[in-house]
Amino acid sequence: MMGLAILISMTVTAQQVEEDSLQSVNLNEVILVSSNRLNHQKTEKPLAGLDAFLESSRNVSMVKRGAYAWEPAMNGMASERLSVTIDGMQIFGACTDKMDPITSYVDVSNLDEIQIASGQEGAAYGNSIGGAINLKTNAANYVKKGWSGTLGSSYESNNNLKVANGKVNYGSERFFINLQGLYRKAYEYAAGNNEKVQFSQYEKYNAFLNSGYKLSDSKQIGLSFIYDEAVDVGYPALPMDVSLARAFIGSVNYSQDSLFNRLDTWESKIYYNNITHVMDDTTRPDVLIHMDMPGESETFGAYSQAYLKSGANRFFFKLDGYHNRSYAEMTMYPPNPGEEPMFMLTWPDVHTYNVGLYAEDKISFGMDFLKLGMRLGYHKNSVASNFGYNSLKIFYPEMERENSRILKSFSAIYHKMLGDFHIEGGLSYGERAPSVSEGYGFYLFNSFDGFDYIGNPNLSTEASNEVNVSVSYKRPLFEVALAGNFFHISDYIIGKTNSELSPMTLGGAGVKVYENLDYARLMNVSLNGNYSFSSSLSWSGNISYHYGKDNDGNNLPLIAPISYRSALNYFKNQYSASINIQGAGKHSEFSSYYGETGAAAYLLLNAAVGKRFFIDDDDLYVKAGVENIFDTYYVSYADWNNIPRMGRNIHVTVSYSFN
Ligand SMILES: [Cu+2]
Repeated sequence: MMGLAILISMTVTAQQVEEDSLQSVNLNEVILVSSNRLNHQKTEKPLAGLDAFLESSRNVSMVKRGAYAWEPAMNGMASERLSVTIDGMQIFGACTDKMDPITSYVDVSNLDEIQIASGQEGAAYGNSIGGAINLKTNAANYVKKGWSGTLGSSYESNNNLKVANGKVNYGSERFFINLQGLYRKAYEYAAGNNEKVQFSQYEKYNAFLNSGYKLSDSKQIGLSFIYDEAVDVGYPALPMDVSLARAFIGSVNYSQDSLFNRLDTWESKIYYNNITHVMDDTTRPDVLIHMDMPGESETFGAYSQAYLKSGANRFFFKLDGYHNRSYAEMTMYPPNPGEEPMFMLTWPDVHTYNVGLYAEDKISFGMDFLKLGMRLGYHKNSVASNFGYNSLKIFYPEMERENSRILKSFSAIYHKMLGDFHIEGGLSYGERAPSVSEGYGFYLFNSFDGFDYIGNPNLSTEASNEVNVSVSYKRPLFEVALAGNFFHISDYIIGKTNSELSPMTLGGAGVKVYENLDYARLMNVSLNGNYSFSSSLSWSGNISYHYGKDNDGNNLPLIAPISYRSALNYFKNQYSASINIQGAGKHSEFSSYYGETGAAAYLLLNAAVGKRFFIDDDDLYVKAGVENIFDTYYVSYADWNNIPRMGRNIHVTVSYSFN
């Protein structure tokens, strides 16, 4: 449904998208972000980090290793099984320990919306099993004339977080430019009962530029650039921190209204991004052996896409390709200065080439439709470093330097309306290649289960068979939707203990090597509802259930327990107020083999109020609220090594926009 999500976002206003959030596939979602000031009213914390916005989504949950750079998960699957893109651009983190998900290299101020597509609905964005998250940056704006801008600031009491954000836009009929700068600084946060969580500070700088020029009424070129830098980022759940995480993300795009008089909305883009990640253990006490662990990831890519309308058919075609280089090293310095430092390549300069063709056809029958999607791709890995290749050959003497595979994806969705009921069912198949860590990682320490992980270049392609069903009932004041999906994933990739190998990490529990399981099965069911009591007062609620087991009936790690949330929202005469609860049942279906120990049930209460003032032509917005009002001490299933979550937190945001 990503194609549909794109269509929706291009053809209807943001307001409508939100009202339509229960429309068609209920496992897909568009989250509006606060950069449009009209959305401030609907957002509890307009300058919250992107992670908080993602966490507010019905479908995404966030795995946390601290207060910064949370890792998105969806349908019980995280990083390797998701495709996370920025404006359709492929980007890969540079950390062997997942400290830098792609979502950590943009800021919410850069974005208009977050497009979430479940399972193979996300295939337009790349090969994935669990789904796709596309971060859509501020759109072109040729309409707004002259200069305008926004200054925003926010403060949070718990971790003394300060945020400052400034934007300037210039627009004319032919040309526009958006420029932004952002700064965030947070100190260590306190969990419930005022317990300080050590090493949970962070600091972030972000600059964003987006501009476009109309070559003619139907043709335009654009340029976009993001610079993002985080320094002194603490990871309380991990044995080390990060001194620098930096991204340069740039692209040039060209679009025209039609092509060959047949295709419409033809858009092409070339892009480049470079990520540097430097881990740092010098701030930690009791480090047995000091390590330097820098990593780098660099990606070139391009895509071109267009639509074609023919009778009841609406086709979408996309050709895409990228080349990524992932490199990470580790130097261990023994405490005895007489001993030589030990050097390893933890990612042996792995080059990945991927080209794919995505095609979809949406066939309408009155109010009903059938959507067929397909992706065919070629994927190749090669190990460029001789040193890294020879190191891996110790374990895999027959290993080839290059490894290529064909990746396929098919999906079919049927949507039917029966009176006020929308019924939808889909079947799909998708494949993914192993990640760089899964294929070529060399002694990657996982602080969750305490094992060193070694990649396996002989892994088979992982393949998912997916069924999804949703039923929604929609009346003008009332909506309720039940949605579920089931994944049978064959050749599921996960680490398994190899007792013949001994760990490199001092005190490590052992070594796990990535293997293909026969299969794993995951299931997700959610029930969503909302009701409008009046034009100013509305209620929404959501409850979800998740299941994940391997072929021996063992629990998979990081599968959520029953989770729920409910909110009352009030909005009248530029005043807004909301009160909401969120909670989860006991995490009892955990995986001790992967280091989980379970988590108790919890329930949180949050509230916020806001007011918008008009000052001549300008606009002043003030929002304030309290999170975790009862200062509850809690740990969720997604908290790495059971690091407790934030206690009571008071937040205030002020934003001033001039025209
Ligand atoms: Cu790292």
